[in-house]
Amino acid sequence: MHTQVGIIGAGPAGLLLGHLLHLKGIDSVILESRNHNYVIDRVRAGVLEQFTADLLTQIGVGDRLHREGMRHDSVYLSFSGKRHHVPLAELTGGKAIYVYGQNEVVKDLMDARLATGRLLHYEVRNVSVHDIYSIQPRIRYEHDGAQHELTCDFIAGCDGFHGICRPALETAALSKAVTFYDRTYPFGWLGILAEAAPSSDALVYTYHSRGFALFSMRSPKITRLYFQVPPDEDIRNWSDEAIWEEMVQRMSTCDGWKPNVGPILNKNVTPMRSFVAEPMNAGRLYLAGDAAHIVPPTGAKGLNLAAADVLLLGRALAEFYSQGKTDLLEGYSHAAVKRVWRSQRFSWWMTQTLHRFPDENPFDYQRQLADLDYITSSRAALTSLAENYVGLPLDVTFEPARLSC
Ligand code: RFL
Ligand code: PHB
Repeated sequence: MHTQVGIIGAGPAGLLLGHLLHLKGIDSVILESRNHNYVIDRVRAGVLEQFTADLLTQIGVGDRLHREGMRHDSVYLSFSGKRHHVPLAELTGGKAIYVYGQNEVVKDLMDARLATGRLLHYEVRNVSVHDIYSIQPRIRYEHDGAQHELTCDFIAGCDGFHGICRPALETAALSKAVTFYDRTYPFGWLGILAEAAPSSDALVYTYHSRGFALFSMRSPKITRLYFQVPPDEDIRNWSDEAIWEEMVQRMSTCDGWKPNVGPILNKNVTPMRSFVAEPMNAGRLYLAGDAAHIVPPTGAKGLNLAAADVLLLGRALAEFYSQGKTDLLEGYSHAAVKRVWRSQRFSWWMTQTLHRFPDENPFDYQRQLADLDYITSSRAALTSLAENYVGLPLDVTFEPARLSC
């Protein structure tokens, strides 16, 4: 079997790339290791940047986002018992964020894929990539008990942080041409989905002496909440009552605001890390999304970066098929990684400002409070936060930046 672009992974990156290619008349086959329901039910991101919401709208998969998602013109930063309003739209010329679950985005993209009639195989096993430096790379996999081989013009590695494409890229490049930048954090997030009406009209990022906490939501009836825990925390150590006690303690403010409490529908612990693979391609294997980079979720950037990657990759592939040119493909990694590093910077800054570190000293705690005090009292600092949070404009420079004269 042959396809133009073999896409490994049916998360947001793989599905969105498949749709962008379809709109340009380019064929693809998407291979996903999990089953349909697992992919659809996975609870992850909640915040879409203005750019991502606009992209989904432009390509015709934004109807439900606009019907059921929630546009938020502001967020709160909370510390020392007070919530500080950050008017995102006012500070960024009208840009906002959209609260719409990643699983809903995935559902919409799956429906769009189904409507195109193009292939998407679930529950594929033992996926491996071959001949990525040739003009006809191959993907081998098992499906429905049989061995298959898919020849492709290009392979898109959209299989997330634990997939096979990034290791394949490293092996193929013999570790020389690719650099992995990695940073782990000494904490994780305990996250819950709860049947409780949101008690705030906007997200609340809290810096508390007991550690970070985040108030978010999914619908007028469902809240999504997180707090900082040690990275290896066992979720079985946390009863629902203990979780609520900790949430309420960290989030409550002096004006009496606190989250509404309700039955917990889902709970888990996520470790946090920053990671970048650079360049994001080797031969005809191109990585996109979490396969190429991970950011800590504090900046709400991961899914949005995946969308920016595949927009750039889709354009580069479209140029190749319409004009036979490889310029944009050669510049893909340069173009994508620039935004990745800007998001890494912002996500790192949000993370180190709002979390407590096990090895910190009293100086650090006061410095973080002073940082938050400055940000919330300076329009210039608030504007910087807001423009990063709603998403920087997409830079489509495919030329490598010059590092020196
Ligand atoms: P995904 O979503 O991990 O999808 C990869 C897909 O590949 C499949 N796969 C394979 N398929 C075939 N063969 C193999 N060998 C395979 N190995 C894996 C997987 O089953 C899966 O279906 O990566 P993708 O598409 O790059 O999307 C990235 C986003 O999922 C991720 O960046 C976000 O969830 C990050 N994130 C957030 N991003 C935002 O933009 N806004 C947010 O508000 C936000 N909140 C979050 C987040 C991530 C979180 N966690 C769980 C780390 C909140 C949290 C708690
Ligand atoms: C979420 O709603 O899941 C969410 C919101 C903001 C973040 C991370 C996750 O920074």
